[in-house]
Amino acid sequence: MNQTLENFLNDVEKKNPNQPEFLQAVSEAAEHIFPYIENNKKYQNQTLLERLVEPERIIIFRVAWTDDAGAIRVNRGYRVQMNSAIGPYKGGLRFHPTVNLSILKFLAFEQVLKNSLTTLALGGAKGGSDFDPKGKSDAEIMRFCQKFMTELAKHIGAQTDIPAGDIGVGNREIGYLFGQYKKLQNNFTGVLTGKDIAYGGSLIRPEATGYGTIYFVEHMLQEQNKSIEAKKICISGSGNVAQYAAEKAIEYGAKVITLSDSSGYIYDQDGIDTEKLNFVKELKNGKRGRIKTYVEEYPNATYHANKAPWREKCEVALPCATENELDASHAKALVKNGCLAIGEGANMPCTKDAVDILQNAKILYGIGKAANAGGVAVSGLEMSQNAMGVSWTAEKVNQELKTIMKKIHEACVGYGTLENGEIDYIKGANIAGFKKVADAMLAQGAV
Ligand code: NDP
Ligand code: 2IT
Repeated sequence: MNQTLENFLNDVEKKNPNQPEFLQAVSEAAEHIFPYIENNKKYQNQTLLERLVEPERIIIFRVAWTDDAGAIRVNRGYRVQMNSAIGPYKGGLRFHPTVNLSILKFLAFEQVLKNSLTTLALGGAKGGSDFDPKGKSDAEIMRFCQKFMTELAKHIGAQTDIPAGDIGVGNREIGYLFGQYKKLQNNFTGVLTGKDIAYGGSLIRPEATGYGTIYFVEHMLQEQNKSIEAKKICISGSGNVAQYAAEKAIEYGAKVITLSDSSGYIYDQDGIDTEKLNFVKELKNGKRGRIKTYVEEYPNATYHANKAPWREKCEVALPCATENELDASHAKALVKNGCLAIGEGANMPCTKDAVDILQNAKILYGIGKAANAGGVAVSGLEMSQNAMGVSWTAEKVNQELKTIMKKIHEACVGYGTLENGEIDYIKGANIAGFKKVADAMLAQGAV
């Protein structure tokens, strides 16, 4: 079948109306994968891209739960099982009021290519709910998680689909979800990752996404004979990924000057050190507070309500909050201020226009499916430990994570190096991720 990239994207849009985030993720990948297929006989005329963008299965369900006042509330639950060519479905759960099918399909699509890059046998999925954990009591969170899992349990399993955390789903939620799964199935199995160490979790899983992002950025800089040491770094978000990206950046001798949440950002001209970061961890994880409290504790810092941090002068920018948080105007400011590298801790944090501006300016572009793959990679290591009934040391897991991030960087360089010697990390990540999935799909036939 002879078709153009434009026709392909038009068909995807027609078939998936009102799903802008899904279309954005597919367009970015197809821009590189489409010509790669055209130039490689093995992949031609196999409808591979068409199959890749069609989820193998989507489950949508009602979650009715009771709040503390005794009122019945209704939310929508989802699991998008996107592709199982190279392994069981694997990917996080997101609890956030903005969750819808477009967002979960974009995340599941990204996850397929990301999981392939990790070198592990993991298919791709994503799920979650439009439930808003903010302001809910612990008891409400527990009841919601139990009701959500009561339905989800029918569709997952340690060899079928292994969920984990994402925005709004952390250690506490994974615990409640796991407890309910075990109760329903009468089976203690590693069906979720991101578990606590006390019941089968892996050391370094909480740190893995943020640490991995820094390892990846350091590889990009070293490729140019530079280093992250002494660089000024802007980070957005103050959740799981942001906290551990900051921790590793500080350890590498960088100066982290911003953190944020959905209400605004803090700028600390003196740099956020380990003690200040511990304050943030306690504030966000324990007290579930807001980042603006930082300036009450550290009055040298300033708070900027309803703004993102990208207009502060920095050499490395790490968007670690959410999709499309960094737009064209932010990208222009980063270029003007001499930014050298982007590391996407979050999934698709830059708008299409922002990506174009940053790439045209030749800023090293650590695309999310490569730069933030450390989280799911250590999830894969958690699954291996569960299967073997062992628990590895933090040093061992961290070493494995480093090795995986190095291999991902090498794969990006391998498939993304242009004729002029520049490295297009977006191209490299998409093609390297695609190739393994495509080979498995070809081998398994039309299923
Ligand atoms: P958390 O829930 O721990 O933290 C999310 C952070 O992002 C919070 O500071 C939150 O602020 C902020 N945020 C959320 N939504 C918005 C928004 N609409 N605008 C501005 N800020 C927002 O999530 P994670 O740290 O786990 O996830 C962050 C990103 O990293 C997501 O894109 C996720 O998909 C990605 N990711 C996560 C992995 C993981 O292992 N956890 C692995 C790979 C990628 P507030 O408190 O105000 O909501
Ligand atoms: O976006 C992601 O890679 C995650 N939220 C982690 C998924 C996982 O299964 O650990």
